[in-house]
Amino acid sequence: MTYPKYLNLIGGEWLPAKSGKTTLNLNPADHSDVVGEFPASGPEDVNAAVAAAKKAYAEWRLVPAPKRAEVLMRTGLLLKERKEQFASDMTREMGKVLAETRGDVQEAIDEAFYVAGEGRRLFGVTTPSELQNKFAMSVRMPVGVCGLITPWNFPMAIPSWKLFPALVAGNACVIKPATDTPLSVYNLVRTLVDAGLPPGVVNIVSGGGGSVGNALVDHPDVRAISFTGSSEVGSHVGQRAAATFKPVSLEMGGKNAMIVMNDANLDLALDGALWGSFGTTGQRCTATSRILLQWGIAAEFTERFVTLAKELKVGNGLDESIEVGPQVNASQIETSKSYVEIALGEGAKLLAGGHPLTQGDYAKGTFFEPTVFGGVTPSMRIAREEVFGPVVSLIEFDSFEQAIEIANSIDYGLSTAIFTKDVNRAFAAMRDLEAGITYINAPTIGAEVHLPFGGVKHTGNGHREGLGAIDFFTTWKAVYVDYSDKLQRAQIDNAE
Ligand code: UN1
Repeated sequence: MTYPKYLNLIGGEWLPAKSGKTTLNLNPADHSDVVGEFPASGPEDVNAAVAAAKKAYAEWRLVPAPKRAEVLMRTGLLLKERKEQFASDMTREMGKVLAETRGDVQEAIDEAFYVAGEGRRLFGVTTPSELQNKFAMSVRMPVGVCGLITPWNFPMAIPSWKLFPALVAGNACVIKPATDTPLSVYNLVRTLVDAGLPPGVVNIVSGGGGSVGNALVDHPDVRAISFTGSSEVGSHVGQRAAATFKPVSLEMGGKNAMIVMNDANLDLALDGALWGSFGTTGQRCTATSRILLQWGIAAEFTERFVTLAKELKVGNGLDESIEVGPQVNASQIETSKSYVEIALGEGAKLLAGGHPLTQGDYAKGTFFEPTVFGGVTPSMRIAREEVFGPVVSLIEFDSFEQAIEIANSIDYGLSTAIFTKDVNRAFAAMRDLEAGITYINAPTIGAEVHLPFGGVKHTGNGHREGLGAIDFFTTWKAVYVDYSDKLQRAQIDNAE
């Protein structure tokens, strides 16, 4: 069988893993389709990449920010030209349907144009000094070499959320793609290189979390880590990075509630619920995974939602008529299966799906039926834990206050939504839902790149991507310029 062989990018050179080890990237809709062979790198490759990044950083940080931004502008334009190819590469490597992989590439294009504008801002602050003939300002400095650890569910968008702000701010990067989706990171970084990014400013090291991820987190010359993935791995990354005092941005799980009030436009809520729950096969940290139904509409909503879920066309995302693609790999199928067992054991009622799809063409890949549980109570594990698959829970409630309480009763706090026509309730929900994102009359997915993205509680550690990413990828420096030509002692010479 012939398939393309991809290499690491280190200091502008395409290199195999020093160990020579490789892994195969398979299409989750059809395992006979090998997307490519990628390096299975180790700590020695990370060391080489960090050294290259450190060297490149010395010059990149001195390139004027508006010039750095021009590289991003050109990257956005090139991504536009390459969108169709990159979308189909992405569908082949992680399964989501073409409409969505086009959206993923578009999100990287949006991010490129948004962040390119930052090159002429990167605003600091000036403020009066307490002393005469003294000037004071706060300026943003790059952090240095940044380690980026990225997930498979948005394999181009999320790397772009990290790479582009890091680069415009003057940092150099080493990126570790998710082992399921290295090709989309290669496509993105190749485009940066074609747009004129100097060698060594971005380096790719493909490989597993235990080998490449840990080595990046531990490396003394890596000055910051930006991670998106599960809360379990994020907790490990955060604790490990503390040993070398690295700032860490963690974007992690969600168990996102969508509240449907009695007065909601039910057709709209049903459309939103279907898209929020089963878009990306439920494999989004923003996925609608709890639907909270008020007593008056619960029965009708449930019946119609279950019918619609059963009608969804599951299959190979390269076929434009397909609505739900495969899960990314066999281990995600196992997780979905295990949560079906857990939910049944807890007394939830299986209303749709619940099984892997294994017959006919489905046998070639890793497919799972769109799955709906009814009769779910807020204390059940299926109502509290992230599945990261096409599995959604319906929970009934009486009052608005109760809905807010249920929505907030979990450890996660990423995205939330409410469908209502009552403006007072909508505003109360915006205030009271404990989450980084709240949608009114739209499902829990669909964030735009120029707003803050991230969450509270176990979803994150306080940082934000989008609006907020520049804060993470820069460090403040206070600069005092004394032009009095004499020693002026703050807090002493000017005190009463
Ligand atoms: C994720 O789920 O990991 O808001 C990111 C959304 C997308 C990004 C999702 N724009 O659903």
